[in-house]
Amino acid sequence: MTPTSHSSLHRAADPDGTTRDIVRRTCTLCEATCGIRVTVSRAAGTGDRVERIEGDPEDPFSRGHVCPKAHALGDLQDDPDRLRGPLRRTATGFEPIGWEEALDLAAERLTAIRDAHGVDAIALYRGNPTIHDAQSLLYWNVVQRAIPTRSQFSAGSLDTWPRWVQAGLMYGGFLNTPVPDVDRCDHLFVVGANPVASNGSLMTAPGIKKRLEALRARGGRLVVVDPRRTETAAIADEHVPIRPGGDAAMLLAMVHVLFEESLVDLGAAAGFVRDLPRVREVVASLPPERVALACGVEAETIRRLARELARAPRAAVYGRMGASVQRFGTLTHWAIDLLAILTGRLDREGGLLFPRPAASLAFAGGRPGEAPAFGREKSPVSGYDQILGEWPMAAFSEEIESEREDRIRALVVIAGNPVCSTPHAARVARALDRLEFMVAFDYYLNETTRHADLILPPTPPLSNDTYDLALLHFAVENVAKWSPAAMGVEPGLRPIWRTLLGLAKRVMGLHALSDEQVDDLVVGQIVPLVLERSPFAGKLDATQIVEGLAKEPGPRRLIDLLLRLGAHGDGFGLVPDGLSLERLAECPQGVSLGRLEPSLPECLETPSGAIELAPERILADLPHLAEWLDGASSVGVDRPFLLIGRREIRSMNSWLHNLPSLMKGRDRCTLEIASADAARLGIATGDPVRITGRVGEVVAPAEVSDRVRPGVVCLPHGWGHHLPGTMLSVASKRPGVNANLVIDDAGVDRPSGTSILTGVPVSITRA
Ligand SMILES: Nc1nc2c(c(=O)[nH]1)N[C@H]1C(S)=C(S)[C@@H](COP(=O)(O)OP(=O)(O)OC[C@H]3O[C@@H](n4cnc5c(=O)[nH]c(N)nc54)[C@H](O)[C@@H]3O)O[C@H]1N2
Ligand SMILES: Nc1nc2c(c(=O)[nH]1)N[C@H]1C(S)=C(S)[C@@H](COP(=O)(O)OP(=O)(O)OC[C@H]3O[C@@H](n4cnc5c(=O)[nH]c(N)nc54)[C@H](O)[C@@H]3O)O[C@H]1N2
Ligand code: SF4
Ligand SMILES: [Mo]
Repeated sequence: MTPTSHSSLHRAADPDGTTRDIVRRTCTLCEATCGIRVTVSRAAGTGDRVERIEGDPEDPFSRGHVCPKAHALGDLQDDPDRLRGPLRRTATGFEPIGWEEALDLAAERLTAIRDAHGVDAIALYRGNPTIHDAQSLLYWNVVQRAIPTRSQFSAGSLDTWPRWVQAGLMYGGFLNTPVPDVDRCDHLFVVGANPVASNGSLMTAPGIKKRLEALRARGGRLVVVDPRRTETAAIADEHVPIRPGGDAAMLLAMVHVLFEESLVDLGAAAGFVRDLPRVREVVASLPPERVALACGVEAETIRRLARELARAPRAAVYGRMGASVQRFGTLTHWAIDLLAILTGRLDREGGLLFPRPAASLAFAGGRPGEAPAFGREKSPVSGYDQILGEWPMAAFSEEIESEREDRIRALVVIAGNPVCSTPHAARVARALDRLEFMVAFDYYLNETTRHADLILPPTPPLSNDTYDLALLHFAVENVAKWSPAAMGVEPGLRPIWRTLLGLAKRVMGLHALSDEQVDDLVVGQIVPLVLERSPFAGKLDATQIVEGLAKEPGPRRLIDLLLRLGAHGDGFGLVPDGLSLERLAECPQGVSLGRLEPSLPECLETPSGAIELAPERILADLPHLAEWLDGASSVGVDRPFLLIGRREIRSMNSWLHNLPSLMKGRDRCTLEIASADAARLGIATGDPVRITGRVGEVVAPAEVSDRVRPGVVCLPHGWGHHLPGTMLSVASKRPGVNANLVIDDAGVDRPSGTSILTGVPVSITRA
């Protein structure tokens, strides 16, 4: 695969015949989608090499912004530990195996398990990086069709589910979530998010720090609710150091104040909401005075925050991981949106707006107008609700450990490291050892893939053609950008779509068909699903569309399909100046499709056609919130601290720690502890401290810091790279510890089944 010529800014040849291209594309490492320029030298014999990666000043969305991780895309390309071909487990360790043999072996083992025990005996786990790679997203969907198992898992239940469930119930549909109009608001109320370090999440906004600074420069106000004085809190006008887990109570108390002080004004949403009186009724019992102690925020502060939000000219409310992965994650997201809706900020410039992505993934969800299905099925062992077609990760280990006939016996994992990312990590690792067969698609032999029977590596990001199918659903501006591969495919590797298609084909028993033929079948299946939700539904028929697509198999034509049938698409000729992949590729810097605009009520997909303000599934958790307020919020004597996590700019969950450029500098896997607590326990910075939770303990160096509030300690996740049998020569030198060895797998956010990763009770002692 060579990049298309229009992607190159210039091409120059050295006297030795080396050519240099500058390829413009998107960085796929985090959700910010920064435009980058990759300078690649191409020489006969030595192949392609990354010479330079820089921000693209002409990208209309990121305008040149990049963070230090962008440069790591080159390191990832060069990392000698990155796998350059499939590996098979043998009695004496992993050894190379050919692609065809590997795929045959995987299919043979998976179909044998399926035929003997049913398809639910095969589990699928999709990890976070798939979100950034269109090939993986689209062709994992093909694997899911080939292996139609109930035993589906993803990192979503460690992350976004509370938001999906809440937004799904209130607005209907899949992926139908409004985002803060950060560039035009005068007041931004942030709950449990640290975009300055994370670069934003479910709010695609490259260069977010500058956007927040611009908000303040135009006289706006930034308020951050977080137990830790984060990089974002540090640039805010006000930091509210809440006790972990106190958000739902505090925010619902703010809603209480809105009613009590007659500050409710629905604005654009008036006429489109249901059950407002029910909301008033349920928050009546939550005055600020009742919740203040449990939240660790004074009642008068809660009242003032509500008034300021209501009175600000243009305000947005935004919550992320700290709002989601806690005991009351769904209630918290509900309260966040209530604050916005009840103060008239939904669907208004400078408030919350629904993006109109150029390519929509909605076809992969339910039928248009169908209520999102939560809990249609129950997980066999503990009866967790099925959410968006998956079991929560809280059910993962137990479904493998179980003695039931229908237990999980095989696992297919793509771009996931559940041994680092899932609570009660020791149990996850033990469960993986019990599997009869495991195949992993991953770059590395790491904490998770060391348990696999087969590891099938994908090509690194710069070798992939891609388009941000997922993240532009949450972009604060409607934009589109094609990202052509900057590098050729290294010898020994193949694009992941071919690997996934090859596996799906074999599992379905379609060995006799070529990949091209199977891909045609895939297109034939997807076209009607996309058309059904398209603005061109009824104006085109499936045959016409298939004929209009390229004949060449692979992700490009699927992306073309999604663009052309999308909100800004050319409708295969119906809108002459609309988007197609070809058109987009003519603008290598990307295109702006305009600011987000009001879209009520068309954006609503609830069966009622209205915004459901009081979904029963969410209200059903309120009695647990009351219990928590009435006593369960107090900490126990044996585990008196509450553990939270953190992200920092040079990490990405568990997987960039093998890149030397990102590993420079001091140790980052430290336990932050407030000075008063440290003094009481006789702990100084650098001392090893033991962090003990209900299910395990780790020892990490202390970092005495009043960034965290007393009673709270903070340890990042994604570390613990010391395990034998891995091949991570850089990461293993400074391995850090795995926070998920301490974090419990017992509790979940009830409405969504999401694991509770923050506010976990622990004890702290000097080790
Ligand atoms: N550099 C970098 N960027 C990343 C990632 C990364 O690992 N590194 N990961 C990516 C991924 S997968 C995601 S999901 C996003 C996450 O993006 P963010 O949510 O912005 O990132 P976090 O740092 O997890 O921020 C969560 C915040 O919640 C706070 N918090 C913890 N508990 C509570 C609580 O009970 N209440 C409140 N109010 N706050 C609480 C934490 O102190 C933390 O500051 O970042 C993405 N971007
Ligand atoms: N305690 C605690 N636990 C957490 C979190 C937390 O804040 N605290 N955050 C949670 C969140 S938000 C998330 S999203 C999860 C992430 O959890 P996971 O998605 O399970 O794991 P990651 O750490 O993102 O690891 C990604 C894996 O994919 C591989 N990989 C990277 N890119 C690609 C690719 O393009 N293709 C393929 N095939 N493989 C690739 C990497 O080598 C790595 O093995 O962790 C969750 N776990
Ligand atoms: S913020 Fe950094 S990691 Fe995220 S997309 Fe931009 S350059 Fe890449
Ligand atoms: Mo995440």
